[in-house]
Amino acid sequence: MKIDVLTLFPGMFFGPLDESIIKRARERKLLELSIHNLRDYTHDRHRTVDDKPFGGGPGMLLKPEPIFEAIEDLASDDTHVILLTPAGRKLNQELVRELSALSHILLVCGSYEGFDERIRESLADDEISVGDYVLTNGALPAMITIDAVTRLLPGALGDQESASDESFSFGVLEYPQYTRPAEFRGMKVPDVLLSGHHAEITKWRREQAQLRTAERRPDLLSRRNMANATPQN
Ligand code: 4GS
Repeated sequence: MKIDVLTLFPGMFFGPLDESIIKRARERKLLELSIHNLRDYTHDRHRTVDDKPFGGGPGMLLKPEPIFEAIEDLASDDTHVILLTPAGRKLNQELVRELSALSHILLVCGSYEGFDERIRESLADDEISVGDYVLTNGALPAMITIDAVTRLLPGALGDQESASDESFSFGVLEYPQYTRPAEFRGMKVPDVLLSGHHAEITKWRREQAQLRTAERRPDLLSRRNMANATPQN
């Protein structure tokens, strides 16, 4: 998969995407990632990317010209152009799976008060939000999207990592887990896990996962969210 990112803050991307599973996926060419500076698509002396909203109001907007020029340069017919914005579809594992099947994604990071509406109307195939809170710009949302998508690319995870799968793949939260020692500062690991009865252990884990999900995330169990429950592995 190829992912291009258009941002005002390319420096934010160095570090997080050069470690661990993403680093390995890039080395193996499972992920071809390029970061582009929106300012490189300006032509004026001050490299202007923003302007005041017509009709007044606070803040500045990303102006259309540099973004149109950048997307026309970076996108082709098979490119899925995604704006990162709080007004987008909320990112979840189902959407991550959908994105991981695409061949080319162009992530356009928001900044300031947002995008000139014509960018949405004529360039965006999709809009994604990483959650209902306000960030300073779309770089972190882009990195979250890249991270979640990359680990689903075939060959990206080692056996160990994919075996440990995981919350949301089955639509419920993970059951409680323990490692050695069997007793730590007076806190004991549940007997069933030390029993060696595999059927009992599986039953206990399923119950615990169900209980925990009902208590903490009842929304994951409701009918309208059954799409989340599609087994992945
Ligand atoms: C998000 C978000 C976000 C909104 C960008 C205010 C700067 C900021 N983008 N998911 N202007 N949450 N963007 O907070 O995607």
